[in-house]
Amino acid sequence: TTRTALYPGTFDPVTNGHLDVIGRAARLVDRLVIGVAINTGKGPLFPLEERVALVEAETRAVAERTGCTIEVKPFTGLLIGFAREVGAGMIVRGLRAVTDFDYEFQMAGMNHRLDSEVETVFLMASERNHFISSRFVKEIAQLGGDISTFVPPLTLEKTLARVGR
Ligand code: COD
Repeated sequence: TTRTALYPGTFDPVTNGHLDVIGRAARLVDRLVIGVAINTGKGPLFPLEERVALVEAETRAVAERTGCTIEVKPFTGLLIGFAREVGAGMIVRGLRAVTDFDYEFQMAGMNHRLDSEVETVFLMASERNHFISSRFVKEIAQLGGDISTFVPPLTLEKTLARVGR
């Protein structure tokens, strides 16, 4: 049987923190679906199609390195419904500092209530990537700072272009 996990997020844009978590998840399962949420609530910098394209481009090497099948798909609506749709028995989330915990704890709990067959699994990035967030990457880029150690090369180029640098 194929073990499938779903790693959902906004990925606006994908960072080295996300890629760290993706690399770890890819070693645990046969198939990893990365669900890119429309998330209009967050007012994304990148349109959905571009977020999907960037995650695709930046994860190709991970798929090759680990042998895990990685599929990148946009989604709307309920996460748990999408997990069922793609046949995932596991939702992967990343944990940064304690500040993530409350939100992640509620989300995992409510998703488990909605479908107890789907388990949420938390992974931590390495120390080097631990504190990286898309929100601060965008802010630093907009304010003229150096984001080159926070995001992979193609994402760096596209982010600088988006903020007019
Ligand atoms: N180190 C470790 N983990 C990290 C790092 C890092 N440096 N950076 C990010 N992560 C983790 C985040 O903690 C998160 O787990 C994941 O990577 C994705 O992060 P983001 O910021 O791109 O994505 P989010 O948190 O905005 O995604 C939220 C969802 C879109 C998944 C959520 O809003 C959702 O499920 N929406 C669908 C509607 C729904 O079902 N709602 C009910 C939920 S109970």
